[in-house]
Amino acid sequence: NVAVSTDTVGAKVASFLKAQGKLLIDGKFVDAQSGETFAVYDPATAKQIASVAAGDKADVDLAVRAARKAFDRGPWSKMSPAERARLIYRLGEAIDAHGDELALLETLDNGKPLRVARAVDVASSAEKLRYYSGWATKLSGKTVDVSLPGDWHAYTLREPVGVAGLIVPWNFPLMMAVNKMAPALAAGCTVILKPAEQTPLTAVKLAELVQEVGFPDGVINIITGFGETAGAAIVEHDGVDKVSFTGSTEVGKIILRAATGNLKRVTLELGGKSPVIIFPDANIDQAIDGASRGIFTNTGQVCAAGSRLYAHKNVFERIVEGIADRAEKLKVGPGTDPATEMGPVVSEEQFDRVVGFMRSGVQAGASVRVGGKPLEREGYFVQPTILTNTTADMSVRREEIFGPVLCAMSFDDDDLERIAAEANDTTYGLSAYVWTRDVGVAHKMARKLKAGFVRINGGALDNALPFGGYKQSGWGRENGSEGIETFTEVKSVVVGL
Ligand code: TXE
Repeated sequence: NVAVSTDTVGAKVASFLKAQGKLLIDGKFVDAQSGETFAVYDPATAKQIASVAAGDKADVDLAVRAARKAFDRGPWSKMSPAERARLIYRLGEAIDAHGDELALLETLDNGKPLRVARAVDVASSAEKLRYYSGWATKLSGKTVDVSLPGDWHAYTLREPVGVAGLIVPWNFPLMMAVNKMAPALAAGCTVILKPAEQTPLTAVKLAELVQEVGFPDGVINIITGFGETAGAAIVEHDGVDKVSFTGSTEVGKIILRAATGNLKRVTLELGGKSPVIIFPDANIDQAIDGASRGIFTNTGQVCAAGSRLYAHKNVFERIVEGIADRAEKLKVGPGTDPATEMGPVVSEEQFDRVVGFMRSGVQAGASVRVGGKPLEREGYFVQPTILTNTTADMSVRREEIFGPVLCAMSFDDDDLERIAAEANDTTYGLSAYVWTRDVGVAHKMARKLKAGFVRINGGALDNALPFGGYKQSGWGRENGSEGIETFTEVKSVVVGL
């Protein structure tokens, strides 16, 4: 609960918004080669609040050239891990020092409550950099005992993969950027970051902090721009060795195909349709609280949102009643209002998408337990929603809505195999949530669920725990040792003695 003082911060942010956002290429703030810019909107008002440079292929080319130079010739590749660690750590400290401004920018750009932007988005971005700064000095190969005839000394080296393109979405703009940047830099890569076109502002601010901290030119390049232009140029560029992407499964597949040119390494963190399974022996109050947060946090725009609820029939009514009660009381409003608990969705496109799903669910025969409508006010606000009486073939049950819409189902079964099969009946596999006091059920379910992250009785993401998806939720893992290893190549060396 970090309080944000908005008076002086507000003045700083106002002047930041007035200046047109630049690209950061090779340590310099520049306009796009084309001179083009694009508008940035506040989703709480649907009004333009800023404009930033629209980077394109020509700018990506320059950024790749700068990143290649800083990687191939140095200085980044020539610096010791300890020197790199200090800079990465300092960037984390700079984020904290400018935390109030960053939080306000995030709220204005994305819509989320200011309190949350400060305590979650900003605080955990700073912490992520501190966490991975420590890895810079711990990453190493190992010696290996080989069975070759004769005397041999064999070992592996872990080397940075090279230039990394980092393409991130709009739901946690700063966090997602740092999530990729921190391990990439700690591994020794140089980077080109492209924030989402809906939410470029904290990345533009981050560029200032990168310069303030003193990263060598070309190590971190930041290109604001659109996916089909700037994003695609990064993915197609032969000078880029690795792409780390978070976004839709659809674009993830486009990226995979586009990356075949130079067979760049690809990590994908994609969509989800995560199940929440509540057994009758669970602590029901805690389960209601967890399930409510799991779908209404960040207005449901969370890849790991628990969007399919399965509760045992004996507790189903009580649980749905409890979540509906939360939904009705939830203060929906602009993120800058201190009373707000749920902000707008990020954009008009996302608003249309979420409202479209609500309507199509009802048309297909689902019942609205609570919510189900947009709010009649300016901005992109929708009601927290629970749908019941859905069937397995409905799009609201199958597709990622990425809004505060929960599909609630009951089960009347003790067969864990069947419960897991229903939970696993999705093309996604990012997260799963289980509520039970029975340790046997808990651990058996953890094994049966096809998801990259299983949370039993609550819990949250942690820097040390790998995060990523089974099935069409992605490729590879972020966080922990896995998160940094994806920015490395392993080299085996064998020496005849
Ligand atoms: O995502 P996109 P969109 C899901 C969620 C949401 C839906 C659509 O269901 O409703 O996707 O959101 C860049 N080459 N998620 O359309 O397009 C783009 O500029 C290279 C889940 O906004 O995937 C942005 O920076 N890059 C998700 C990023 O990809 C391209 C978070 C994500 O945008 C590109 C966001 C291209 N051809 C949406 N096209 C999660 N996993 O958390 C776009 N981009």
